[in-house]
Amino acid sequence: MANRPEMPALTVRAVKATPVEVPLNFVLGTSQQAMRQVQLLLVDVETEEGVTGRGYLFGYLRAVPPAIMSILGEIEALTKGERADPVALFARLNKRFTLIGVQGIVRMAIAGFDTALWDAVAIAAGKPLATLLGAKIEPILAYNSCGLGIKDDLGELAAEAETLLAMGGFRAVKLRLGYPTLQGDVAAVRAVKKRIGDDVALMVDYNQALSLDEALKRGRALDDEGIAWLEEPIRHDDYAGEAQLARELKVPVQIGENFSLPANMKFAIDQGAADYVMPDLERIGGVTGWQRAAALAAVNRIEMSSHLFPEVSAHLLAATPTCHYLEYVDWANVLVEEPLAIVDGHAVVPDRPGNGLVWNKDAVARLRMS
Ligand code: SMN
Ligand code: MG
Repeated sequence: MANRPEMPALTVRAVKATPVEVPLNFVLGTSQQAMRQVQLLLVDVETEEGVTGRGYLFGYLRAVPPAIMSILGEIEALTKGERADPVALFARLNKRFTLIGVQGIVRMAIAGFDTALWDAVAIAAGKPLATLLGAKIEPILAYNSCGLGIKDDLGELAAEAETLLAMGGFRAVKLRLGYPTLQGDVAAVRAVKKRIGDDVALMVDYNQALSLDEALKRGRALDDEGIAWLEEPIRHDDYAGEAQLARELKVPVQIGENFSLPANMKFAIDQGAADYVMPDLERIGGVTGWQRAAALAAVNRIEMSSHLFPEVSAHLLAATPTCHYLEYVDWANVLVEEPLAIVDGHAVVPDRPGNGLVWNKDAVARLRMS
């Protein structure tokens, strides 16, 4: 998109952000923390031409959305009156924030702004984001990542797996692991597998719970359990350790939700730290960061999935040459006019201009964080 002749000319007028707290339909008990509600930050970029672009961010903690909002205030001051060119503004903001460092909430703020800007441009062009990025609109294979947290009652766990599969004809679900013992992990896997059968893909996610030694032990025990991937078994940035796991285990190692900008994904790939990758929209750098990550995955021939943000990720995966799985969560469904549809286990990329996010004003008012 060098000269981007098809990019409509828009001018940034304002950046608005609204923090909301959404109760989860399925508690998400990871090895680190059980989540019963999530704090999201809705980002609207308004333009002089009357087009508004939208995106949202996940705050992880209640204190985070207000912190990101203050950085978005800086971004608004820096971009107000500028041509809404996402790639050019991404470069400008990265340069402007060099001294503090484009990490953490600064990077999330840039990603939220970038995502909303791409939405505005796609809306003005009258094209779905996927189409603007040069992709053909096709259903995207998805797994249901709601729930399936760490639970003592394995009968309840297996029943939840069935409920999740029925939600949209899913053929894949993700189980959280990191029980106190290896036997606990194996028992949870077997309980779920027995209920869902061998034709359904079962991903497992440790959320960085293990030491390298323990990951080797548990990974070997899981090697023959028919698992689709082993996600973040150890500290996310121990790329040497992950490379050893990827070499020694049969089960594919999946990492990526913690890649901070495409440069870190490159370090991981260069060290052989992953069989699969799954960048996160707000950590990889929005739509602009994602496209660079997708190019990296393509030249390295690594299958790439998404982390959270299924509405925008569906468009991005359509434009990802090594597209693997979309991670589906229902968190934003209550906040939008038209939730992302899942049919036969595939996300339906909405065939309307932009990324498809339109806030349900009543729901946003009700869930607004005080
Ligand atoms: C995850 C991490 C943080 C919040 C929600 C979910 C998890 C995943 O690691 O990959 O879904
Ligand atoms: Mg994960």
